[in-house]
Amino acid sequence: MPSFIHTGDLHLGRPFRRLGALGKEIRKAQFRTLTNIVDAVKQTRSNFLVVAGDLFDTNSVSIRLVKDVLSCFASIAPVPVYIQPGTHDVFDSASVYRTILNSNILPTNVTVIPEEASEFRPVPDVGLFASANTTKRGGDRPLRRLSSLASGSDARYKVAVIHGSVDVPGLSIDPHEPLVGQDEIASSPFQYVAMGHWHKRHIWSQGGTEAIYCGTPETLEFDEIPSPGTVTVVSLGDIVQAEERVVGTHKWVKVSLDLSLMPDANAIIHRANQEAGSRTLLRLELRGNLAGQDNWLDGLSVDDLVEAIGPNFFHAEIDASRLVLHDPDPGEFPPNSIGRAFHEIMAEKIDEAQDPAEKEILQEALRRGVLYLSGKAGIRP
Ligand SMILES: [Mn+2]
Repeated sequence: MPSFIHTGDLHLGRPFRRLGALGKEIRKAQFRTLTNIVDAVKQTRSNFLVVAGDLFDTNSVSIRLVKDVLSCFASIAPVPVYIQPGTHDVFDSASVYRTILNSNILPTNVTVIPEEASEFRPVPDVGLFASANTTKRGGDRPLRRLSSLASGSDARYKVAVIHGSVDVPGLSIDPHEPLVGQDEIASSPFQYVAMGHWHKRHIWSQGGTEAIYCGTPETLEFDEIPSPGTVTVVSLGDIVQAEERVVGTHKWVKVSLDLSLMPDANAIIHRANQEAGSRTLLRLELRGNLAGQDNWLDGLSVDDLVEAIGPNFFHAEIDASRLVLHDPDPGEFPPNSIGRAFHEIMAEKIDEAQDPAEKEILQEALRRGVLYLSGKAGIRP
């Protein structure tokens, strides 16, 4: 049975400015993950590799990086590699792919998917249907075009590549993105739709069509799952099989702790250290309402905590913006300041609110607003 590896959203060349000097390490890790991906193609004896958009973080990546990436793909020749220009590396007039095509540095086994909906035959039984994203403005319905092209094809197995959002009312609608309706997936002639753009791995299969967001192979942000990242190994046949395979190097973990349930600072450190690892990035979110209580947290310093857990991680950061230690104090702000005005307006609204639920929301808004305006909202902007 024909099989292939589906990946996307590598975002090679991303600066990771937030991580400071560690950003360079993560960029190296991204490249290592790329080599893990081509190794996975070899090890699984996959027939081809699909990159569903955002191979590069921008269209202005260095030519050095571009050449390194292309020679990595060339190392699995003659296995075909298909690169779909996505939203970050959109196929416009300034695209990195124009540079690649114009300078004749594209390895013979690598295809940059062009603007118009096209069919490729990586192996005789498989029709691969794709078109490049040519604008970030969107409103496009790429799967419709691919479906009408594919319905006229005699390929035994049909696979589409899409870089865009699933159109789910109330969840995902951004009209400025290429959109795919769930009904379009259900009625499509494809066995598999290889999706990119959303960075969490997610399955959107409908009817007889498997549709999967592969997720980032090397994690780029907290909240991306799974972490470390994976690629999806797809086997075509009467039944399509899609299996995850770990290729990522770094693990990004978010831990949220309610401090009103914790006895002391050591308990926080102990819990954080359960995630320890030299390739682990930790975000520790501290929350809980401890206003009006006399407690151990008065002596707590975010800097001390970071110092205590930091050495056990590749990177550790603490977000204390949801932690309420004290009732808001208007005296924090000078008269006629924005902070004082905010406090007065909110206090008035809280006084006037009839509905207890509304009162609670306003009180929460006051606490968070004061924390924010006084610069105590934690490290995260
Ligand atoms: Mn992306």
